[in-house]
Amino acid sequence: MSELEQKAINTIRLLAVDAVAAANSGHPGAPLGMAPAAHAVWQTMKFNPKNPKWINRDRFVLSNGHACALLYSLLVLYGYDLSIEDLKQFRQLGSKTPGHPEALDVPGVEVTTGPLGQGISNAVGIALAQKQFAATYNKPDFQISDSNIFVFLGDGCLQEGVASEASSLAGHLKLNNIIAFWDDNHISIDGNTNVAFTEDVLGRYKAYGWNILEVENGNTDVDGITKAIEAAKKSDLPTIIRLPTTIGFGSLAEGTHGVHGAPLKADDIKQLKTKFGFNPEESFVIPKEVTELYNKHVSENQQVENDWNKLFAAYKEKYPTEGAEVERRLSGKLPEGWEKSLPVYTPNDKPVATRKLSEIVLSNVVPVVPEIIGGSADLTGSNLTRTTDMVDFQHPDTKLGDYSGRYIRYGVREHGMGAIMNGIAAFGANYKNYGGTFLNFVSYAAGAVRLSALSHHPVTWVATHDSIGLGEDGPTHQPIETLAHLRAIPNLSVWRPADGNETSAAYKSAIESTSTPHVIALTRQNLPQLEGSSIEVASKGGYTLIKQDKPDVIIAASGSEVAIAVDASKKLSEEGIKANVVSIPDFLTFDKQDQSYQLSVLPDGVPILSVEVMSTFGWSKYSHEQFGLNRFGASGKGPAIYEYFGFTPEGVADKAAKTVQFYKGKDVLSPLNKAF
Ligand SMILES: Cc1ncc(C[n+]2csc(CCOP(=O)(O)OP(=O)(O)O)c2C)c(N)n1
Ligand SMILES: *[C@@H]1O[C@H](CO)[C@@H](O)[C@H](O)[C@H]1NC(C)=O
Ligand SMILES: CC(=O)N[C@H]1CO[C@H](CO)[C@@H](O)[C@@H]1O
Ligand SMILES: CC(=O)N[C@H]1CO[C@H](CO)[C@@H](O)[C@@H]1O
Ligand SMILES: [Mg+2]
Repeated sequence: MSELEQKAINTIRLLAVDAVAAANSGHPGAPLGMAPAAHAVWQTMKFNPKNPKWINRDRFVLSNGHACALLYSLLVLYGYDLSIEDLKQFRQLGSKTPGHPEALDVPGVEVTTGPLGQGISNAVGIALAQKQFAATYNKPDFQISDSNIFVFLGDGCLQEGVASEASSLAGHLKLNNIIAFWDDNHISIDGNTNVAFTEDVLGRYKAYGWNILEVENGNTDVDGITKAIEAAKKSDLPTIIRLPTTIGFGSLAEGTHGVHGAPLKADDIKQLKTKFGFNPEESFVIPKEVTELYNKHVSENQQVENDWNKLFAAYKEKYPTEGAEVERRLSGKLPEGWEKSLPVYTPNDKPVATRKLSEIVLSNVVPVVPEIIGGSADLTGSNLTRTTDMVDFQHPDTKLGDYSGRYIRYGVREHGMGAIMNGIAAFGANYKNYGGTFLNFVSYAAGAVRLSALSHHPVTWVATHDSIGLGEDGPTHQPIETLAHLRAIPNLSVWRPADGNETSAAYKSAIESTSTPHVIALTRQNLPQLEGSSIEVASKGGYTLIKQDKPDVIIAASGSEVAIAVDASKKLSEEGIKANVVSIPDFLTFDKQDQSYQLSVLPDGVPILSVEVMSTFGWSKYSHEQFGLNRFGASGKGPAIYEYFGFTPEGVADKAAKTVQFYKGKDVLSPLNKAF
């Protein structure tokens, strides 16, 4: 390692230390330990700070997101749209340097990390998408996609189950574009990792099918790190590199958990700067020669990107069809007229389960929209997520499929699937990816689902078996609280379509979405086609399906309960009670409509009863009375369970009649009419 490189590494270290000190909050330990690896990795990466979304860039994922002062320092040094002033505002309200790396806020941050284990799992998704993109569009003479995915992860990430799920799949798929560095510093928050984490990590990764490399001393051996990267690039397998480092390297408290997540003391910072050859009285210093060193790499990379632009221009000449398709995808546009492939139904069409209707949507749109890829967590048959002509995404050696395949066998790994789905979306090229499982098991992936929403990844959960209606599998499989939880996640669209037209509307919303993840809750049991549903009205998120003049009551429902509400309304009319029926397939979409539309659906003066066979939590924002299931379900035949809990036309009519009775003569304000 040259003196200049040493200076560059110390600059990274001290910028991170100064940022944490300025904030009086943050994590200096990992940046001090990992700066040499960060320097070595970034000097081999191809990227353009002025065009951070260039599709063939190498990706860098900081899975140990608490070390973000390290990443922000790199972004400043390489000339991304992040300044030393931003670094001085580290962790302050409204800054571009939030407490953990957020992809939406910080140019150059690939994925939002901080919740441990997510980053490495996202990286598997990015790597999968890169392979799929390359296999779809590369030609023997045109390698238009060949990027690598670099990952830093700590002991914490390696202890998280989600990382194991994703790493196991990465090994199976032989995603050799992943180069991960394990910050093996023997420290986490509780102190020495020997209190809880003594397994043979490399042995485990070897068993997953990864290539295992080790660097002798991560604190000093930059050449060793560079050599390891070269070796990793030659591997047929994903690579994990054990990087022994000292947390808080150079600090008086180095090697202890004291430097994990607390600012260094003022005199410690001074001795550190002196030790590293910097002026102890100055902060946020970037030596000129360090700027020049990194600028040089940026201008070399500029040439790399120029060469790629030329390559892609020639590609478009020689392969106009593929070229136009890649260009369309990079511009974020869907194929012209794709939505015409969405099926619609007539009231005379036979009753069908919405999970089956979902399969019909997929078989129609998958051939038309090449950016749709998807899979299932080992419930392909139940979830009906694989359309007949889909090829499996597999390493070609397996003879089970190939890398251009669009169907991903996730195995029984819901959380891993969720994080990988986010990674696929983060790759770019407008991938629209979906994953199937039972609605109840979307909860297993909750950590990844909320990050989809926070980071605006437009991924789609095909969530079948959405209620007690699934029947015999019983309470362990029957969702109760799931929709309430998912609906409470900001910016997550949670659809529960009631028939074929509504299912198409749900998919239209999901596929057109550029920033909102979707969960589509689907039934196992058959549902009739509802007269008056359409893609257009369902696309408002809520609409009046049965409209009466001067109704006595409004029954609002979703999914399988809408048809029951329709039958209840017919029964009520025999008793002289006029009941409107409102279908609300997606709260988020309905909430985005203007208030006059919302109030036309749920107006003042009429009591509203909501009906849904799960937790009533959340429905009070639309209804005065709630009929739901605030207990676990039961094992039995689906129709018998519905009957047992009173979710029948008679049961709903009874609740509606009671609602009318209770509110008679009272002033009724729509729950949508609020002070603010
Ligand atoms: C899912 C999750 N659980 C807990 C935390 C809180 N947390 C942040 S860092 C950390 C310890 C991580 O240890 P390690 O990865 O070894 O980092 P190091 O101390 O070496 O920097 C924990 C428990 C978190 N960020 N995410
Ligand atoms: C579904 O939508 C189409 C087109 O809007 C409409 O013609 C049809 O009647 C709808 N089907 C049902 C069951 O309402
Ligand atoms: C078509 C299909 O494979 N259907 C299966 C769906 O899943 C249930 C169990 O969850 C099976 O009983 C069905 O055969
Ligand atoms: C993209 C998007 O839907 N953003 C919304 C996320 O949620 C907040 C708060 O509900 C809204 O203000 C945003 O518009
Ligand atoms: Mg550690």
